[in-house]
This record gives sequence, structure tokens and C-alpha cells, in this order.
Amino acid sequence: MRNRIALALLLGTVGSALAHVTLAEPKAGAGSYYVGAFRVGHGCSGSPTTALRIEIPDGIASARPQPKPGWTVEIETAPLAKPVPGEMGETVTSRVTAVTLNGGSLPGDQFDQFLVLMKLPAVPGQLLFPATQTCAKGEEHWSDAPMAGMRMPHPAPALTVTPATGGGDTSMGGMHGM
Ligand SMILES: [Cu+2]
Repeated sequence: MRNRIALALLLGTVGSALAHVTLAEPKAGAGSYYVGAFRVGHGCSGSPTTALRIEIPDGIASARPQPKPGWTVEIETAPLAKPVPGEMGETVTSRVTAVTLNGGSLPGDQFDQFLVLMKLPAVPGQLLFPATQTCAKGEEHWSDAPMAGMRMPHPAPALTVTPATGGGDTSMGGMHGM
């Protein structure tokens, strides 16, 4: 732990200038449909990004990645302990646990965004989306949980789910997020 804190302090000033892998819009209302734009700010020490795997936390009822030209989408699922009713009256028996885009090549000095449409939980709180960035040379794990007052060297993309407004945030609800 001591090493980790020292490293975080050391990287503090550098980290603030770099974009890491983050969510473009880090706040959204509970129960809403939210398009998470996972932003890859740079490569691995200059090496181009060739894959991004994003873990979808418990509490996200549905997650649908947007196809991206030049990239292949892979969706991982796991069975639910207990089936739940779906949005269209069907029975849902599994959930998306991770989304991976691979096969592309994002130059190390450029950025891009990878979109996932998600149904957010009804309860406010913070959600983490640990991400693995694979590059032509090397790999970065953006999986650090936030700690009060500290700048982590590899923070996981984080979303703050705010109390539902009952307003515009749920505008897609009537269309089932599609
Ligand atoms: Cu960075």
C-alpha cells in the first residue's frame, strides 16, 4: 500500500495532464438510459491501441455496444441467479458482463470513443467500469478504485449515478432505449 501511495503521488502531476480511459459524461440519472462514451485518451507509452475491454458492473440491467467501423465487437454474458422480467415482457436470464472492441488500431497520439448504451440502476451511487487497454506493444489496466483525496495511477472509468430527476434523463424510456 505504501508503494502504491508513493507512486500515486509521484504520478499525480503527470496523470492530470493525461486522459487515461474515462467516461466522457461522468454523471447520469438513476434508472435512465445512458450512452457511456468510453474515451481512450492515448496509447500505451505511444503504442497504438488495438483492443479495449470494458467490464460492466452489477446493477446495469442491459448494455449494448455501438458497432464501430474497423473494430469487432465481442459481448460477454453470465447467467442471472434469478431470471427477471425484461422491458418488453420477455424473461431475461443473463446479463452483459463485459464488452470488448478489438481489431482496430488507434494511433498512440490520437483519441477515440467507444459507445455503450446502458440501463442504469434505480439506486444512486458510484459505478466502476474496469477497462483493459491492449496496445500493439503492452497493456494498461484501468482498474483502480478511487480513494478520497488521492489521484490513482490507473483509475477505472467511473460513473456517478444521481437521484432520478423524473425529467429529460429518462426520455428514451418509452423507446426501450432503442
Ligand atoms: Cu492517461
